[in-house]
Amino acid sequence: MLVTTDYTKKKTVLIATVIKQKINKQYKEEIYELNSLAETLGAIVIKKFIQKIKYKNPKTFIGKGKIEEIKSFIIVNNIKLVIFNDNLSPSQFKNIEKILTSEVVDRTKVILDIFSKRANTSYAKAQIKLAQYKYALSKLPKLWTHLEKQRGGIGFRGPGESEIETDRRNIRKSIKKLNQKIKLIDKQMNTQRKHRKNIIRISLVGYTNVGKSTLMNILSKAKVYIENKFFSTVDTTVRQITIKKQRFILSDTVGFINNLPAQLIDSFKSTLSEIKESDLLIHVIDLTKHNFIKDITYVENILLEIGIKKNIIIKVFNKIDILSELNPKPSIRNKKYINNILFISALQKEYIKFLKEKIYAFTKHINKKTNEIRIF
Ligand SMILES: Nc1nc2c(ncn2[C@@H]2O[C@H](COP(=O)(O)OP(=O)(O)OP(=O)(O)O)[C@@H](O)[C@H]2O)c(=O)[nH]1
Ligand SMILES: [Mg+2]
Repeated sequence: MLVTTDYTKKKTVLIATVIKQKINKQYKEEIYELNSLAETLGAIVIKKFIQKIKYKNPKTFIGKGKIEEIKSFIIVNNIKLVIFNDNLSPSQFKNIEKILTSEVVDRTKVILDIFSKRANTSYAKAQIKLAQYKYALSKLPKLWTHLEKQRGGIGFRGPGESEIETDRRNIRKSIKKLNQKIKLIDKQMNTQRKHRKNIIRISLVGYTNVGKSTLMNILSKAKVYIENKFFSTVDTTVRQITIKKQRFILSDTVGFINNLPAQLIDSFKSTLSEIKESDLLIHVIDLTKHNFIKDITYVENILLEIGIKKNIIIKVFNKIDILSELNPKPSIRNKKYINNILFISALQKEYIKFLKEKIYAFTKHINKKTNEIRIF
C-alpha cells in the first residue's frame, strides 16, 4: 500500500525557495544537503532551481512564472523526478504534478525513503514504517494520485471521498499494529537495559556523516557500516568497551539533519530515550563543514529538548586530518584537551588516546547507584 519512489538513475531537478526578506547562507546549505540526499538514493541531479518568494502560493507553492520555466526545462531535458525542499500540501502535490507531468516528492519523503532503505533491525524497520504511514496519512490524496497514475495516467478523475476514507482507515489500522509491535520491542529492550544498568553508558551522537560510526568502530572494534553519505547507519549499535579496566556500554546512534521530519522524530522516540539514559554523550562534529557551528546548535537543541543536561556532553571535533591538509590551524590543534572539547581524527586514529582518557576521567566520578556526577 505504501508508495515507494524509484530514484535510481532518474534525471532529477531540485526546487528550493528562499523567503525574500531572509536571504542568507542557510538555503545554500539546505540545497547542498538535498542534493546529497537525492544522490544517496541514486538520483541524477541535473539542475537546482532556487526561487525567492514573498509568500507561498497556495496552489503551486512557487510562482506561476517559475513553474512554467521548470516545465520547459523538464520537457527539453527529459526529467523524470522533481524534489522539493519544502513540505508540500496534498493539493500542492497534485497541482504541481499535473503541470509538470512528472513525479514530485518532497524532502521529508526523500529522508523517509533513505531511512527505509538503510534500516536493518526489525526495531528500526518498524519505527520507519510507522513514520512512513504517518506521512502517508497526512498526504493521502497524493497516495491516491499514484494509484491513479498506475490505473491510467495523470489527469484522470480524482478519488471519491469513500475511497480516501477507506485508505485512511487502513493506514490507521497499520499504525495501530506498528505501535503495538514497537511497544513490545521497547519492553524487551528495557529489560535488556535493566540488565546492564550498573554499567556506565555512553552514546555517540551528532549530525549525519560526521564520523560517529568510524569512531564507534575504533573504540569498540565493531564493524558498523561507514560511507560518505547521509544516514549510512540508522540502527543503533551497542557494544561493550573497556578503558583502563573500566567497562562501558557504547552506542552508535542515528544521525540528525536539519528539518528532520516530525514523523521520524516521533517514531524514533525510543531511540532518543537510549540517548536520554546515557551517562555521557560524545557529540561528534565535522570540523571541516564551514557551518559546523550551526550543526552544533541544531543537535544541542534536540538534545536539550529531550531533557539532556549540557554537563554530560563532550564535544569531539572530528576530521582534523583534512583541516590540517587544507588549512593548518595549529592554534586549534593545541587546544585539543581543553574542558569538554577535543579535536580528533577518527579516520587517521589521531588523538583517540586523549578521548579515551577524557571518557575515563569524566566517568570516574559517576556513582552508578545514584547515577549522579559527584565532581565535575
Ligand atoms: N577525513 C576524514 N574522514 C572521516 C573521519 N571520520 C570519518 N570520516 C569519513 O566521513 C564519512 C562518514 O563517516 P561515518 O562514520 O559513516 O559517519 P556517521 O556520523 O556515522 O554518519 P551517518 O551514519 O550517515 O549519520 C565517511 O566517508 C568516513 O570515512 C576523519 O577523521 N577524517
Ligand atoms: Mg553512522
